[in-house]
Formats: sequence, C-alpha cells, structure tokens
Amino acid sequence: SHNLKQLLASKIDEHNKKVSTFRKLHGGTVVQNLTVDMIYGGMRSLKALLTETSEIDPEKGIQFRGYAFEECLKLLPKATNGEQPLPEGVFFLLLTGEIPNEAQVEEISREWARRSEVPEHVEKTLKTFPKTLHPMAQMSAAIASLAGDSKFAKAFANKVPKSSYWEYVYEDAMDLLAKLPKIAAMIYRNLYKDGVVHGEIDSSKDWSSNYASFLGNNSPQFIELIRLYNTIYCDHEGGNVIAHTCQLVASSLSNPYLAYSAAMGALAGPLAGGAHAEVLFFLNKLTSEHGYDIDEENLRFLLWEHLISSQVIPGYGHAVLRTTDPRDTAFRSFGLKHLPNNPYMKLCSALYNTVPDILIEQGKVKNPYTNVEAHSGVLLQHFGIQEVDFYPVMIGVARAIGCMSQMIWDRGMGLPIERPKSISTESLMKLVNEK
Ligand code: AMX
Repeated sequence: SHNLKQLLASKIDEHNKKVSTFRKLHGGTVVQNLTVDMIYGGMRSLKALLTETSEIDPEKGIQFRGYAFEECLKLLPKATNGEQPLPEGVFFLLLTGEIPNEAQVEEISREWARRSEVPEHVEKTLKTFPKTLHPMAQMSAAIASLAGDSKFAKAFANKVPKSSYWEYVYEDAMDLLAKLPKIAAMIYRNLYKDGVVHGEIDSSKDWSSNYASFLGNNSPQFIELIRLYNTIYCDHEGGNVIAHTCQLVASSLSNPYLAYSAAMGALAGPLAGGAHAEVLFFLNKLTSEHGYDIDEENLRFLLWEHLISSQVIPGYGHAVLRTTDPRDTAFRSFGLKHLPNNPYMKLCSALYNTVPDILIEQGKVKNPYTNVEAHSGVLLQHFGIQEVDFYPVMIGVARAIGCMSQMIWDRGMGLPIERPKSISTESLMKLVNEK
C-alpha cells in the first residue's frame, strides 16, 4: 500500500540518521563479555543480533515496538463486531512503530486480498506430494517455489541502488503474507480433508476471515480465534531459531521467499514448533487414564508422579520470561469466554490453579507460570483443527508478519551479511590458556 510505504521511507531515513550518530559516538563501546559457556551453550543470552520489531521483557513479556501485549490488545483496531485485534494492525505496528487507525488497517486487508492469488504451479506441486510428507516440509517447498516471482531478486539483477533494496523486499513481503493463508489451507485440505480449498478470496474481508474460511470453518468465533492467534504468534524478538534463520539467510541478499522457506525448516524442529502438541499429548494422557474430572487432590498426586519421573509439565515455564505469559492470558480469556464447557478447557483451569504451586514447591524452575502454549492447542482442537502436525504451519503463517517486517528494516538499514567467527575447541582452549 502506497501510504504505508511512504511512511516507512521517512521512518527508515530518520532511523538511519539516529543509528549513524549513535555508532559514531559509541561504535567501540563494549556491550557484554563473551564466555566459553555461551559459545558451548547455543549463544544463550548473548546480545549479538539486531531486531527492531520486538523485544522480550522478562517481567512484562513480549513488547511490540515498545507496546506491551495487553496494550496491543486494547489499542489495535478490531473488526466490526469483533473483539480481537486484526493482525494487519500488528504488522503496521511492527513496521512503523505506530498504532494504526482503522483506515490504515483496512488498507492492508485490501492490499493482501489483492495480492493473494497463489500461482497454479504451486497448487499443482502441493498436490503431487505424498500424504506422508510432513506439512512443514510442504510449506517450506511451497514458499521456495514462489521465489521465481521475487521482485527483489529481479531488482537486484537489474542493479538497483542498495538504498532501494528494502522497497522490493517490501513488495515480496506483502505478496508472501497475502498468499500464506491459502498455501497453509491447501496443505491442510490436501492432507486431512477433501483436497479442495473452498471459496475464493473475499476482498471485502480481513486476512484472518479469508484464512479461516479457506481452512473450512467460517464461524465468527473461529475467525476471532485466528485473528488473536496471528497477533499472538506474529513476532518474538530475533534470537529464536525461526527469526534468526530468516535474518541470516536474507543477509546474503537471498530473496525473501528463500529466506522464509529456510526459516520454516527451523520451525519444523520439535524444539521450535512442537510445544502446542506436547500440551495436548499431556492432557490426552491425563484424561485417557483418569477421565476429565480429576479432583484437585488427585491432580496434585498425578502431577508429582509426573515430575518425579523427571518429565516437564508442558505449557509451564520459560527461558526468558519470569511471569505468566500475557499472550497465554489472552488465549485463556478467549477460552473461558467462548468454550467454558470444553472438558479440556476445564482441565486446563484445574492445572492453572495447581501447577504453579507444585513447581514452586519442587524448587527448580525459574518461572512456574503458563507460557503461550498452555491453551493454544486446546483452542484449535475445539474448532476442529485436530491435526497437531499442522500447528507449526499455523505458527509459520503468523510469524511471517514479524520476520518480514524485520527483513524490510534489515535492508532499509543496509545491514551486512552475517559472518560471525567460529572457533574449534582446540583453538578455544589455546585462547583461554593464553589469557
Ligand atoms: N516442568 C517441570 N520442570 C521444569 C519446567 C516444567 N514446566 N520448566 C522448567 N523445568 C525445570 C527444567 O527442566 C530445569 O531442570 P534441570 O535443572 O533438572 O535441568 C529447571 O526447571 C530450570 O529450568 P528453567 O531455567 O526454569 O527453564 P529453561 O530455560 O531451562 O527451560 C523451558 C525453559 C520452556 C524449555 C522449560 O520451562 C520447559 O521445558 N517447559 C515445559 C515445556 C514447554 O512448555 N515448552 C514450551 C515453551 C514455550 C515457548 O517458549 N514456546
């Protein structure tokens, strides 16, 4: 959309001036010491990446451009008759740092509807995949196969100036975001339903409404859940494997489709996108052995039994956050309001009231409260999305909002190719001995 792009141009310009002054003054300032453990420990807590769109505050949770999640829920525009924020709005916020008005959100909805058509070859390719091919492998392949239409790749080949790279990345980002719901729905309908994505895009509707109906459920409640879901999963700062993969690959000036396709490979790993399912497996295990109405005393006993067998309680704890994840609070309120009688929801509430005390008593965890996965799978199941292998695809659709926003900024800021120095254990030992 024309206005958004213009706004961005002035924001990027302004920001680059700020960064340039900052670097002149502080380019040599030491930020943090690097320890041997950080190198062996997956670079945990190493401040080495630049992400402008969002940041996790250990006490308050994710901040989108400085706005806490609760503030976003309140401030971002809603659909007519809707209560949940439209993810188009959070995209605007991540890109510009400003809360959009309704007209600005509407413009993005129209723009994404206009760009939503998925090329026939992608649809055909998806149809040829065997049903045994994991949905994330299908998603990664489908996104990579859009790369032939990359406006950035064409512009680069035509030697446009470096200062305008972001404008073409913006075009690809808008195209990709527009097409993802249909691609996800094609994968879903091929693998689990009749292979037909019903209905054409309705250009008068928002992104999530079209996505919900492509998946096969038009109910207003499910549409609202999809809006909330996409807003919740849109971005989670830059160090997670999804965002980092995307940023790394795009830093070689590979086009946005190939970068996001690679990021889907990262999301496919069980340590990245598997937690929704873990919660459901845990609830299934509890209910299949003990039914749905487990009284509190029995529940405490079962939870201790589970912990003593050195298993974790999925949906609780966090690597960075030290409080209940506000995104889970939003999911939980949605569940309490719209599916109060769902038996899993009732069990989740019993766990919600029981688990933190037990984890505190156990004395190991740094955060005994719910994380974003505690209710997400239960809500999707309620509305008929039963297939847990598909859940990471849904995260992939949502996370493109954040990854694409940051990529536009990466190119706008002219960030270079990533090239950290690697080191062997032998060299590392030598280095340490010389200290
Ligand atoms: N149940 C039982 N034990 C837990 C626990 C939980 N939910 N969360 C943490 N612990 C244990 C850890 O296993 C660790 O034990 P150890 O010292 O014997 O190895 C100890 O408490 C300290 O861990 P921590 O510093 O509090 O957390 P972490 O940074 O090591 O791990 C996380 C974070 C999310 C992996 C962990 O809390 C966990 O395994 N939770 C359950 C699984 C889950 O819900 N995953 C979804 C994560 C949400 C997300 O970010 N997508």
